[in-house]
Amino acid sequence: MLKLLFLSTPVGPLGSGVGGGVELTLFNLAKEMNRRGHQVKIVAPQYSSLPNITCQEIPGVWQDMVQNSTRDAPIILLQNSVLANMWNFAKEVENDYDLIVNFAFDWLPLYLTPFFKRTIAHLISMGSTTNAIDSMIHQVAKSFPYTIGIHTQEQAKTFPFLENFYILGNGIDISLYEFCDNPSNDFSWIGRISPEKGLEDAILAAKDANVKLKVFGKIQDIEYWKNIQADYSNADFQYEGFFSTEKLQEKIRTSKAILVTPKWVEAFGNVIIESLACGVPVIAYKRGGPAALVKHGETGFLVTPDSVNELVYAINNIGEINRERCRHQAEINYSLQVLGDRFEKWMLMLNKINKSK
Ligand code: HBI
Repeated sequence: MLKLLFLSTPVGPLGSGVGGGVELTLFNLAKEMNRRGHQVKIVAPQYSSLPNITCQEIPGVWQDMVQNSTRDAPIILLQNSVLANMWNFAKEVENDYDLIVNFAFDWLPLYLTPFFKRTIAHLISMGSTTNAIDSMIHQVAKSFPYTIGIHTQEQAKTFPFLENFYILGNGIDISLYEFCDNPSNDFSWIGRISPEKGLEDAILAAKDANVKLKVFGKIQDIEYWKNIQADYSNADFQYEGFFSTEKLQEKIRTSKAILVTPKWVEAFGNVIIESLACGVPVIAYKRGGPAALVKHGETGFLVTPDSVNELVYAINNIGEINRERCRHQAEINYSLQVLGDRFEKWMLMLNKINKSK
């Protein structure tokens, strides 16, 4: 039995959607490791709330989203930073735990690693973003082999220098997603509404294919959202809102397919396995994590990145895809059981290294 201290992303409270896929991953891992008899304590920004799990809430100013910064951006630590406050707390309590797991994609936790007695496992949730964070990831990977965890090989490729990393994949609680075999004619797009997610391509493709697009997710970048509404006012898309898992799957399961149009290298693509679990085929750019998740012609289509025309072609041919195969792929490859096995193996391996220190 391991006692694990999970440190959340500092960009906003867990449950708010600001942290995107990391929120779901952190919650699922805590749930699964507790189910397996380990003890997980979550440290997160104030006002975090997760179903049936208490968080140690830490006050302080949220960290800016790193994907908005340029490659050579300096490290910014704000006055009363929640990130710094969370890691001060971790320093105080580290002896009560076997391992610390960092879910933040930030420079500070990586920099602090050698100053902690306990081994810190870093779950890196994005592809390469800034030089300063890249070099700190590299530093930790060299000094502490296998403490850098990532989701896919595709994501690893964005860190050319990376060595000795541990591949986790990802997983969801399949039992929360209900299979649907009689879809409507609508398509869906799910994600943080922010430039790197490429919503405009999905709107254009749906318009050209003359199908309705439903948009789900947190409006993260208001300016970007206003521009989309202005630029595509004559397109048939409907903003549905941001929902937690239970409600989200209820609303997306009847989709004919989802469109996944990232402009950046998506580390994984939680929305893809959530859709597959509902039997919803996936049309995605062949870029990043999605390229490793969608089985072309079987559970959806992978198209040339940024090609709206190919999205349209895929929309027109999506009827070929067998929805039961989509559900089956999620059950086999992306269940909490599969993720839990890989994560537990990672923790046990690091704990052995811990012991030998
Ligand atoms: N930005 N600074 C910072 N720290 C994070 O942990 C972070 C982020 N941006 C996005 C993000 N995490 C998550 O949405 C990832 O899943 C992408």
